[in-house]
Amino acid sequence: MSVVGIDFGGLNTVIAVARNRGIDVVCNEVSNRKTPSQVSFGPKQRYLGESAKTQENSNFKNTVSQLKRLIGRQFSDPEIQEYEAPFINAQLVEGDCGEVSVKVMYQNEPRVFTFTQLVAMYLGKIRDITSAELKIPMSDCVISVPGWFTEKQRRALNDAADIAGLNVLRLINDTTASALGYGITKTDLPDPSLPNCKPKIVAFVDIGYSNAQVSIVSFVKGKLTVKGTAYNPNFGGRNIDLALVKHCAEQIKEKYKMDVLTNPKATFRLRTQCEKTKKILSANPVTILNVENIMNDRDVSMTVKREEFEELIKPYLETLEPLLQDALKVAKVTIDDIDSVELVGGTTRIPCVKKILNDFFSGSDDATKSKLSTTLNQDECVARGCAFMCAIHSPVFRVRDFTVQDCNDYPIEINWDNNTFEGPVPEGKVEIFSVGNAVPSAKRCTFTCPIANIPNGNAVSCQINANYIYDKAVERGMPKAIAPAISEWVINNIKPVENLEAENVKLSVVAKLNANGFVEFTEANLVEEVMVEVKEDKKEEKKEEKKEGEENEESGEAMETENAEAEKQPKMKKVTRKHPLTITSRNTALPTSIMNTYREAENQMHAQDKLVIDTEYKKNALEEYVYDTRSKVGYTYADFVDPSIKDDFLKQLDDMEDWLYTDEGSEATKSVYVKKLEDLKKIGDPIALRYRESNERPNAEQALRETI
Ligand code: ATP
Ligand code: K
Ligand code: MG
Repeated sequence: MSVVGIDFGGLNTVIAVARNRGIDVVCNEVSNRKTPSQVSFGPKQRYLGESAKTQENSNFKNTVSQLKRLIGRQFSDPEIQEYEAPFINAQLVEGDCGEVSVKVMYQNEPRVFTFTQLVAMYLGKIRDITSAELKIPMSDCVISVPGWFTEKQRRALNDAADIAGLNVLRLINDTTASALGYGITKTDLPDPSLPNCKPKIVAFVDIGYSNAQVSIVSFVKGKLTVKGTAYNPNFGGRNIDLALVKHCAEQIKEKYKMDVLTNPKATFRLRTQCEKTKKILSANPVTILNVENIMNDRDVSMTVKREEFEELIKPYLETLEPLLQDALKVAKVTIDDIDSVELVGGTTRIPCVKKILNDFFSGSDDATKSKLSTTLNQDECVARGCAFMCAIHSPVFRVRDFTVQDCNDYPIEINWDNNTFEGPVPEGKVEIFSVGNAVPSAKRCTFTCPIANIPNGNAVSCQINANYIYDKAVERGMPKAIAPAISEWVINNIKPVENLEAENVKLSVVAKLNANGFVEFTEANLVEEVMVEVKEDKKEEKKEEKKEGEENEESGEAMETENAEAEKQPKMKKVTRKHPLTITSRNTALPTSIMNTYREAENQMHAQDKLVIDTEYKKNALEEYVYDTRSKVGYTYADFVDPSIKDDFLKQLDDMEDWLYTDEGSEATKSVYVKKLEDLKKIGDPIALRYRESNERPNAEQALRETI
């Protein structure tokens, strides 16, 4: 069984596997420890990961990046034009269900793919890379997502993984994964069983390619608690690249009299070079930026100074402090409470970003005593944390006990139709999971239902909807055009139960915010409170109550805690009797029919890619055989070739080489190459055999003599 963690990044993806001796990062087919998050389409096959990146310049319009950014988003989302379009070379179009999709040329035909499909293709490649390393098919895994992902985005990623044949044991927030990797390996965390245990509080700041995430986490031995988070979904390294692109384009306009920004390919080339320049400036005060053949057959070159660069990105840098403040506010801690700050993601390598973080967290302390720490490998810690989480979930793996309590980022409310059922508040809606609420957690909500009004034998149903509280969620970074609807729940077939005392009946539902960040209604019951005589065999019921008690019930006024202490009356006791009801639900995951279509299409494309690769392999084998055998027939094999067939065999080899260069020969099918190689070998193999036997005989005789 595979124990795999995947940090699906906006730019690159890192894979980690848990083995008995620890966590290893998996290298891809070109021995890189990270794989570009891109897919590309060609006339015959798809190119995934590294090979897609190689295609980016030459196959510009058919190479798709920003996979993580666009999965689960709608085409009409205005933020896509604003924030994503500058980084996309392929043509974006609207999919059948309004989802953002791309139109590309694949197998010489225009094809439209949704981002769920594109991510499935990409994760299929990640699966193949991992399976090749593990030498067993990969299935179980944990994948990280930005904490600001909505349920819809999470479901879409989950669907994509499913299409790729992966079994996602859990989705985990990026910064929570880093925190897990940090905490589970530490042996000096405060012991909560000791008096006055003061938890260690660490800030994780992950600024990567496309977003900035801050998480305040408290650690004690065996447990981490995310106390507060704050995100900027639209600030990362790519925005910095773009600021530099604009600056350079102005310089180019002045110096070379051409407008690079009018030419998408030239802009792309400049952006690639700007990223390199940016990285050089992290270590050097000044550098020269060159772009060969940027457009109109011209090269450009200019000097860029670090100071100048820092000035350019100032507007972005200024967003950092409010973000950090926000995280502290949700976490209800002050700067002085923070023991250390862990830097994650490529963009925290920029010196002025580091300086801002250092100055901020120094607070009232001596600013020379930096809290910044690099305990973690900033490029790999998310993937490692995911692998740890997968190990925790895996039945075949033993890891140190470690509890992970995450924290909710967008406030969630439920609403219902007050006409049929009277909810806990007359407004017909209630905030059920607030910002900062523990994840996972469960809450019970009780409705009074006019069961007495339901005519005997008839049944009614009750619908409950869950959604993000839009304004507050957008304020916290939710993409504006994502519909706030999370899920709908219909509780069916509510009808009087035999012997039910109508006045005391309530409808009780349990809503859960699960570890993936999904809202679920896990149970619905008609509950009646009745007085019963106290007997001694109440143990069973006690046990049941205990289980319910595990649910984290922070009872607001609107929420009712379950099972109020039974009144102490001699011989009589109030108990609740539950009558379970069935729930049907609808969420934002794709319906089965579409999943099946996508799965089938994916399998077919995967088989096609494999066929193309296998065909190429067989063709190479044939070519190699021709060259190798021909050179040997004249020399090493000379004494072993029957002279009557020698010339004919050489001619066959020559003809085969010529054929391989013809259109027919270079585009033949796998079976044709296999057949042609077999035909040549029928003549060649006996020659090779005679040669080998004559060569091995003396060796064998020698070996025999030596053993005697
Ligand atoms: P995200 O988490 O934002 O979706 P990611 O995980 O793929 O994306 P990272 O690998 O953390 O992103 O970071 C990549 C970004 O870091 C790129 O924009 C890259 O240019 C930038 N980066 C990497 N090294 C440096 C450096 N030395 N100086 C400045 N920027 C750097
Ligand atoms: K990454
Ligand atoms: Mg990242």
